[in-house]
Amino acid sequence: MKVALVTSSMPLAPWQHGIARAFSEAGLAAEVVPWEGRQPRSAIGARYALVWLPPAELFEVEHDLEVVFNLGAGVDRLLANAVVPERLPIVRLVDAGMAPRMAEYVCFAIARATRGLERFGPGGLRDWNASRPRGKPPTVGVLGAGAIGSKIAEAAAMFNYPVRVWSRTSRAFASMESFAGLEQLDVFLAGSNFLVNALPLTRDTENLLDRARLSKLPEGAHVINVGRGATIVDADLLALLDDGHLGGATLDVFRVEPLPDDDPYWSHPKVIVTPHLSGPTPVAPAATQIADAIVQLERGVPVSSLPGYVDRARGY
Ligand code: OXD
Repeated sequence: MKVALVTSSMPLAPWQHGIARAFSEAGLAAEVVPWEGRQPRSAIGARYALVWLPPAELFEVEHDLEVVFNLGAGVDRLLANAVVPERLPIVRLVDAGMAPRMAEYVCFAIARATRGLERFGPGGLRDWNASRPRGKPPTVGVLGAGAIGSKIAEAAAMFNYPVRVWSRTSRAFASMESFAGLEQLDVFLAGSNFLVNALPLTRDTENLLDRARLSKLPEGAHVINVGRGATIVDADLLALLDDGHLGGATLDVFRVEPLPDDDPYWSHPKVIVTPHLSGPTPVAPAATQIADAIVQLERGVPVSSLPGYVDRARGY
């Protein structure tokens, strides 16, 4: 069996080795063929494609493909460019080690702001008696209750922050307030001192956080975005940071990546920009998840019953 591998901006070698190892551990006899940069671009006869931002040509040439595995959690760019033909099912990674990393990033961003950590470092305070902020812990509101959102919520709760979660459809969480649907979004926002976006980008979540919604956040609230840039209307976020309603933003994802050099976020005094690094895909667990899924498929399990099966109508 042939498997095509496309990693684009992610380094190829670790994926090639990681996938080969996971396949051999799962007892899969498969040849993993790096697909990019081959000459000539003829079909290798792959049945499965493991891809990160693949070229459309892959799907024009490889007619034997049965399933496409996305080497990440978000499939918005795969779906937006309509590169993957309708007939081909897509399976995305579910957590695969990304969620704890993203939860760590989010909790650090919260601690940095609530514990006043930004006061220290080169050129910063050298004061042993510096104030130790000990106010009432802020409420952390997490948008998204999937594998990533729930891990972030659990991590924040572990540090004793009051946590609330909002999701498209209702989900109950022990010891956390849960909100669902657009009708409960404003009340969810009104109680979130830290708003963490962990939503996938879909037709429903694009531009969800506009001026009207962001204005519902309490005075001084901080926005953390680890989901997708296009969920936030940038001009509206910037306006609310500038007029003092919002206290800060920690942004890891953007509408255009890399973030253009002249983007106002780079130099905004209330904004921390990081280069989409909150949840790099760890190769070994991701490769194992894909290998296990292919074993299931080879046994005749329907692709739609795999945990990361993408419902195209829903958008994730
Ligand atoms: C992903 C990402 O979707 O890296 O996995 O954003």
